Amino acid sequence: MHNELKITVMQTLESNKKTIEESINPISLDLPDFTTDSYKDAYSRINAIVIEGEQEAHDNYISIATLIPNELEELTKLARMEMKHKKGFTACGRNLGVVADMEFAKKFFSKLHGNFQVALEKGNLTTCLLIQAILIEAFAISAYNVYIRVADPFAKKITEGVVKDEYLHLNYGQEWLKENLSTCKEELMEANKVNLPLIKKMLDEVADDASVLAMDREELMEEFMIAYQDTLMEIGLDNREIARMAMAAIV
Ligand code: PL3
Ligand code: FE2
Ligand code: FE2
Repeated sequence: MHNELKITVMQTLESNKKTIEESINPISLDLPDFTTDSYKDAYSRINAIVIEGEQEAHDNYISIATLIPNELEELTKLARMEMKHKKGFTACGRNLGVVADMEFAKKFFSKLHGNFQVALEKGNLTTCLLIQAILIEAFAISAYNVYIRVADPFAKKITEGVVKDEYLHLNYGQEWLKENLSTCKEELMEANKVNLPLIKKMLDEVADDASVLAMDREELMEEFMIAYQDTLMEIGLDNREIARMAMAAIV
């Protein structure tokens, strides 16, 4: 083929590919306006929730290490990642000119935070791992996966890096619970019954602000359920047990 013709063919192929990509993924064409007051107002709360969530995740892994001292090194690694996430999301807010509403975020986590602290004091490791490494991480994974589709380019890049780490954190909890399932199943079920409804409430509470960021509530729930159920399956629970656990979200 002549070089000129070759270039024309390649250009045509390339532009066809673009058109196809755009028609497959219309979402990417329809990003929200990141500069409006309503976007920034919603972002001031969501950004704070994420920053507070990352800080609490850090603190929780450090606390969990006091219950499994031989895992100190691994848990310190996870905790360090959480501080990096916090820094990343702080930069996302700054980049949009938003001041995070940290008071709101503290309140948002207060119930779950309280339950974690009580479990920690009692030495209930299974409950601590369920709250942090399963429920909070699955919540973060669902939120970040949905956010990546509608984020500004700066935040998208940061969130893509973060979500990879969150799967590692979910995996950490999963592997510990899998290895200890015979002795921790009852506590796992009980802790789930108490704390999954809190996650559901938190999701409901954030839904309106999330929708201003073009994040859909149903999509958030779907992503959460995928991460949550997948993990319970990997831990070694059967279908009936998983269904029973998931049901705690709707009663
Ligand atoms: C664990 O590593 C971090 C826990 C953070 C929990 C975050 C939950 C987020 C819910 C709000 C959804 C908005 C996502 C947008 C990101 C700027
Ligand atoms: Fe994190
Ligand atoms: Fe995490």
